[in-house]
Amino acid sequence: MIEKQAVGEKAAQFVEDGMIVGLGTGSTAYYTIVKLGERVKNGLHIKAVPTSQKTEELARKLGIPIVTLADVEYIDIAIDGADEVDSELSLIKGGGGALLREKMIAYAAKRFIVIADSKKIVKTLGAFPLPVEVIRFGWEMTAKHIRSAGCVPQLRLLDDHTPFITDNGNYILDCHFSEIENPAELEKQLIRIPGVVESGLFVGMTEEVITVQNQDVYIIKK
Ligand code: ABF
Repeated sequence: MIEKQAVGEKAAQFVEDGMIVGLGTGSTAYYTIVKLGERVKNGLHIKAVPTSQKTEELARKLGIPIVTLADVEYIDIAIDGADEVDSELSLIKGGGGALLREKMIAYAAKRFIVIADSKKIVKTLGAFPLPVEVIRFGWEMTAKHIRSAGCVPQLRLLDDHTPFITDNGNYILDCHFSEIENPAELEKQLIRIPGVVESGLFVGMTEEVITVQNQDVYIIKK
């Protein structure tokens, strides 16, 4: 079984005709988008709000109608991957650099389904470096303030010296915390730092995670 495919395709089953769907980013969400593309070809009517330019390109290629957040009052269902999921269903997201739009779309959704292969399920968040989106101006000072939250922040680079730029024109700092005992507290601490746009901590944003255990797809519900 390809776990990412199994959970991605399972999530696509929850999309109903006429829905406005938030489309996630990453290699797991890829399978949801491909499955939805097939269903659109077979007559499913949906409008999709992509969480990244990469997802928008894939969705358009598959014939999925695209709208923006400006075009909709709400989103019926958002489906997206995660880098880590803890026992409270708090998430680390942003490994793909799309965390800001992902968080905006998840927040606007009536239902936010997370799709995660079994390796993403952890007891405590933090082994995966926490992505934090920061504006470019004064990012070194912002990194200094973030460091005092107890991590080692690293500017995400495309190669030896070219910084990764998000779809929103910002930088990403990958923050090595190792253990995040209180994600809610840390999320509040980080967002208060001037220069921080958003963190990849998604706390209390989802009620359901589709994952795999012993080769079976199952849904963890809060
Ligand atoms: C995206 O899904 C990102 O927030 C997260 O980094 C990614 C998970 O990656 P993958 O599905 O490729 O394992 O939403």
